[in-house]
Amino acid sequence: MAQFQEVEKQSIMHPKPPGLTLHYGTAGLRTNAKHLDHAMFRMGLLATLRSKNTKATIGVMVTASHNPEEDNGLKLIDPMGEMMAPAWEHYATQLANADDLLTVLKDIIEKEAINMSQEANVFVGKDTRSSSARLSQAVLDGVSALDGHSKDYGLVTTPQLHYMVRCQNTKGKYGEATLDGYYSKLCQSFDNLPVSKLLSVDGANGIGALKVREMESHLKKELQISLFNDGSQGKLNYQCGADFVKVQQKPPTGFKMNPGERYCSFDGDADRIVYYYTDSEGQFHLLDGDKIATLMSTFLKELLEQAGLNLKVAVVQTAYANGSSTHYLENTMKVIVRCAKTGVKHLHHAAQEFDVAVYFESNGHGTVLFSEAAEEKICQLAEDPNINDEKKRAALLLQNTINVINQTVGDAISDMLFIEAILAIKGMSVQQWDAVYADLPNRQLKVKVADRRAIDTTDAERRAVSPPGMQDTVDSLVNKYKQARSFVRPSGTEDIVRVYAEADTQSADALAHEVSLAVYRLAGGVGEEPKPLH
Ligand code: NG1
Ligand code: ZN
Repeated sequence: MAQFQEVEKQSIMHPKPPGLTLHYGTAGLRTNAKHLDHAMFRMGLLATLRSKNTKATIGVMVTASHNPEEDNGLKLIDPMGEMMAPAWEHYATQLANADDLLTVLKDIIEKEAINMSQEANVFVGKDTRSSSARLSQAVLDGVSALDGHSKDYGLVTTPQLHYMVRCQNTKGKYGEATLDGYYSKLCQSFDNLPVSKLLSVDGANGIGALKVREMESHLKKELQISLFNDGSQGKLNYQCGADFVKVQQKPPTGFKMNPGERYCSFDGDADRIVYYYTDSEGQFHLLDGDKIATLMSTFLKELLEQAGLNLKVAVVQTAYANGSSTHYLENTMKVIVRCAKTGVKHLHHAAQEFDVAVYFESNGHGTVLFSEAAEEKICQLAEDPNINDEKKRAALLLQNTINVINQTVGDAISDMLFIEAILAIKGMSVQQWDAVYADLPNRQLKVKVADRRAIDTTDAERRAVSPPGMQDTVDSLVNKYKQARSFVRPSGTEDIVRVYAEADTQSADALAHEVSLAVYRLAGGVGEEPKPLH
């Protein structure tokens, strides 16, 4: 077939470096940008096959998110704007590593019974990394090699591309598949919500900064955004951004904070957000994904009650959610709480089971999902002329919330607008939001082992089933501390085992260390034995 000849011809321009193995993992493909050209071309091929297979537009985002500037990667987006189906992740890995490209390609076509004469459409976007232009061109080459149509959106945030894909495949029902459409949808509904004043935004020197600037003209109300780390000087994600702030528990380097004011940080592709402030004593306070999920779910539950709508609100977290947040949500707010495996696709999937579900990873990636039935009930109520003022207000606020939220994926810009609206509507300061519950002291550590697969887990990664004795040891260590919890799991993105521990005091550090030692001894630790933190 002519298509395969074209693939063969073009693939010579995108050779695979010998001996390189890539894995399409928790967050797509990701490695040093130098080694990615062949993989990008091949993912262009795969996206085209996926488009033929689903008879819908597929998205390809070139980014390595919160990782260093030198890295790059790619995320594939399915028709409704969700992450690509797990069955196809396996094809992505196979195709990226194939020595005989055509054989693997034909194998996928046969297995999925793909009609090669079906039209294909692929949307492509990229972040601000210096390698992104070259790599997104390789994706476009892959699409055209298989006769697919492509639309290059150029510089967009990851959530913006997810939004475009959903708009396209719902024929405009979700919105218009342009940047103007995105800003109009979010900002119009936001304009109907009261807004609090000044917010400082750390753009991580990335695409989020460019897009916040672009959005400003669409924001009519008086939300004043002061943008820093806007990419004019600093390096992407370096000493700044959501991941830095969350992991280091401190503000971006070189940035002076005014006590009591609100700040937030995006990551490099603007799909994560965390808030923070310093108090009058100069103490730094972080409001992470758990605090954000609590704020959003409380707000939605209250509005649903006021509207008299009998819809269930759930919060989906991972094992890393602070125990205080889970306790508060279950016992004080009385919302349903679910624990999903690490990785946003697992949270998204779990959230789809509820009427209204807020999902967040502690690191600040998350959004809200409304079921179709829930959206319908809310819209019907908002248009019902026979309801009282309180119900009307609640229904309208809920309707605006649905529009301000990017339901396809966690979106820093959309989350930021929603959080700002909630704080304003509730007349709540960042300190009051923070005071809703106090985080339990916690510690995360990494342990190097010969093979991280030595650890296998169950119960949403909260319990280890192998190696033998591992879970019993963790249990007996946890028993020595008050209000303690600990678990171990192999990372999906790094070659390490992660240890998490929390307790009533910073003795969580000692617990984390003891559990690390147990991992080192029982799961084949390599290098030096973990040392105590203090
Ligand atoms: P791994 O390496 O599997 O723990 C990390 C983050 C996830 C997620 C992915 C993708 C933690 C503990 N884990 O996964 O939350 O964001 O990277 O970026 O933060
Ligand atoms: Zn990201």
